[in-house]
Amino acid sequence: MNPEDKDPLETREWLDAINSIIEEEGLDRASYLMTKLAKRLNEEGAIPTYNLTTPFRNSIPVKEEAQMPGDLFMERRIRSLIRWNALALVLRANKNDDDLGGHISTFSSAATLYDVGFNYFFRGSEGQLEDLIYYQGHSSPGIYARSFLEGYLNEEDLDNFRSEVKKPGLSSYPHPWLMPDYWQFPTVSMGLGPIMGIYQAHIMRYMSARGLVPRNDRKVWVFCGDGEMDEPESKGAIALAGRESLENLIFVINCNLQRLDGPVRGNGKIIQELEGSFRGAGWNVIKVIWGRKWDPIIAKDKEGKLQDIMDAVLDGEMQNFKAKGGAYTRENFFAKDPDVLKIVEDLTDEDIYRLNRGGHDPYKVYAAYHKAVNSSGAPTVILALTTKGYGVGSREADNTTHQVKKLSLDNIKAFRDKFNIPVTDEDIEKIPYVRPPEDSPEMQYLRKTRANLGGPIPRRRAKSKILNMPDDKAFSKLYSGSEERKISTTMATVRVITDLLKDKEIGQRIVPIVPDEARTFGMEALFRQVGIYSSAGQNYEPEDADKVMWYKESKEGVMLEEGITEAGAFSAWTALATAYTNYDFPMIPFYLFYSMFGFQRIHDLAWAAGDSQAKGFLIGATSGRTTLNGEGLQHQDGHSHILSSTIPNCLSYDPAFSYEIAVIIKDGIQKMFVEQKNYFYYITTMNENYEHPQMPKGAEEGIIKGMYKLLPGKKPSIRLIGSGSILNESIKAKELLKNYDIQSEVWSVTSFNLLRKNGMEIERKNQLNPNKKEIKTYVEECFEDDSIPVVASTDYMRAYAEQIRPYVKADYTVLGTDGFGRSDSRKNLREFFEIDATSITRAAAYTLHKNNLLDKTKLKQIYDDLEIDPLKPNPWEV
Ligand SMILES: Cc1ncc(C[n+]2csc(CCOP(=O)(O)OP(=O)(O)O)c2C)c(N)n1
Ligand SMILES: [Mg+2]
Repeated sequence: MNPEDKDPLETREWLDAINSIIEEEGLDRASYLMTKLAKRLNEEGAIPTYNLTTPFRNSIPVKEEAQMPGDLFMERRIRSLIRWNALALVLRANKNDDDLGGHISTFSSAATLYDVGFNYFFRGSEGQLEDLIYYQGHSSPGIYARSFLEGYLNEEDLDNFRSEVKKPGLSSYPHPWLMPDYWQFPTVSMGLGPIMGIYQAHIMRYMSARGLVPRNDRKVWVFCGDGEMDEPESKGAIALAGRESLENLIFVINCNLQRLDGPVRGNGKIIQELEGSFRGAGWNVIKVIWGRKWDPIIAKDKEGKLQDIMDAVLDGEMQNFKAKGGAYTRENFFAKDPDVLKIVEDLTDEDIYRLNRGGHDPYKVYAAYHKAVNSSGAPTVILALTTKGYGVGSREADNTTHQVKKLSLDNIKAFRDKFNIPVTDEDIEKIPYVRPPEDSPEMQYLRKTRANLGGPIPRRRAKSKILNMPDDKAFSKLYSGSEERKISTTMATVRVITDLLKDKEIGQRIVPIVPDEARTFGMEALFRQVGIYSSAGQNYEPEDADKVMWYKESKEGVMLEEGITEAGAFSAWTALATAYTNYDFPMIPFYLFYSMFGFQRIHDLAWAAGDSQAKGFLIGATSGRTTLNGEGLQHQDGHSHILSSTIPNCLSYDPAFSYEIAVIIKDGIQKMFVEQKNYFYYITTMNENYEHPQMPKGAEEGIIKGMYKLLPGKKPSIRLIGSGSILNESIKAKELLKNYDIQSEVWSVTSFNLLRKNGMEIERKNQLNPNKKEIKTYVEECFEDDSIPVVASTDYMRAYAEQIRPYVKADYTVLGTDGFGRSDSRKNLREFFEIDATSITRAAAYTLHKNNLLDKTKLKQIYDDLEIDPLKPNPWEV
């Protein structure tokens, strides 16, 4: 609402009054009075908005700006070389027909935002823990260009930009998987950097509150685009940052007003919109809109008429001002008010075009960063106005500038001239990289600035400290089975976690994480035992204070109860799962979640965790399409293993018995934290209670590799294999088959995914070495007598068990839970999906008959006994 000023005189009086308060009593008092007035207005039902958005101008008044101490001209020369080399890198990668891609315009808009950080703020890792920086993914050329200038990369490296296959090239975007010594975080999938950054800052405080790794004044910097802020993940966790007072977090949003296709908010103002959102979420907001060339002009705006134009101007118009130049800006911006036009009458069109935006002014950016790193009690967001394609001549602020990878010679020359790059007309077509000699003042300055800040960045710690294994008892306890007690695999897992939490060697590194689901998984005892982390502690008496398992929140709490945010809880897990590199302090996080709300919900974050070389455990609890029986089709997971199998370094298991879980977790800790393998584990667990047998002798190896023989048969004519709780149906089917003198053996398959991986690997090895003796896949090794037909059944869609078909040489029948789930009893569901003992027996009888191992009469008798209905509709029918 912007009502007309009906009585300017009265307005003047009010303004004079507040001015005199500011002058005589200070800003705090003035602000107090305004808040009181606003409260009064609110009593009448008005909603004053002044405290969410401020006028469209810099948040830091000129007189409050901290002064940049360095050599502006030297820094400009260095930054210009970085700009040039970043441009050259992309242009050279796209010179021939390879069309490797890359981006020019994004970094050109962000160069100053990064440079001021590199020169004055980003801490390196010498003698301290480095700052954690989430770079805007497609600004990678600029970051490489700096590392080139610093001497870490050479010309050949730069020419290998995006050539990642044969040579150790420079990866397209920040990918720790491909450049493990360099990039800290993968960020280019828009929105993941912001949410991961917020939870990184949260975990940094958590680690510090627990006394594990002091945070001191270490910072998390998150650079992102204004278009990127439309991703739900980008803004989805900003309230947590505000609520938790993450003063160690700084967002820098590069507001170039454009995204890929066009303006971010052509009809609005993205900076104002973001200011409202972030301030509402409890952040410090620092707007860096106008560069210092605007200062004298703004100072002349005594009546606020220029400010009115600034407040009203749309982002779509702002883009035009940079694309169409000074004369256009004079006519379409300043001329909106004749008095304002007068303010700029002494300026040429060129001068007007050169009125710089805040994000391109090192002084303004320095003042903003300085304020951000020195403020406490809240996270800070810097909203910096920039121009997309800054300096690339006619492609500046043009709607297609995002995808520019090739430039005309004229554009390249314009860029060279604007930034005074020492390349002659003769050489320019070659687009040479430029690095001053080692003893040049530029190089010395560059080295000195980084030395002052603790060494070069980006850098990633590729090596991790090696942990000692925990006391074996946490695992071996479960080897003897449940001794007739009926328990679930989820309970067994929680038991292992609880024991590990108490372990002398690694106890402090174990972190249970839940997204508001602890009671579902029977973990509420942990609330009191280890406490729930809360940065505020517990300032109220919990409702259940008199109970044994009361809801204990504490500053030193161990458990992370992240609330209903799978994306957030997963981001917290990722931060802990990479603590070995980012904190030089390995942590072992266990994230327990409804398996349906795991990969299906946050797969892209899981992919990023793979890229980040995360190490830890994901527990997909309440899994199995028929085992989680009463919840219906949005809860019942019959495919998370298919999804997890798409992530190369994720090892997934669907165990049936508690000892299998113990063996898998023990092996996981050994592989990840002792042998330093870059794996993470996905284990599905179930809520069905049943008895757990004793571990068969020598089963460990098979459990880890993916299958082992559970129940032998005397001269078996069929093999029944299965996983998870459905293994019990195979065990029952074994008994049913006995009624017809059919002997069978039962195998527990802990991981079809791993069996397939092994199969692919061995098959390929044989193919590559035709002259060597063929080696067998693990499945072939297990099924030595390959004439025995096999029937597989799981609580997952058939594709899960189908994966090993190429390696099963005998007849192979697969049962599974294809189709939408539904709510009913487990018994009815298993009948419906045809994975119960009856269906397994039917499949076994049929395959034996097909293989001439069972005559027609016997088959008919079995079908009759089992009351097989040939007209039963198929469960995945649509
Ligand atoms: C999840 C996701 N969706 C789409 C893209 C493709 N993409 C890459 S950059 C980009 C535009 C980014 O605009 P903005 O965030 O404003 O950054 P700018 O380049 O303007 O600084 C898009 C759509 C992506 N990388 N990730
Ligand atoms: Mg943008």
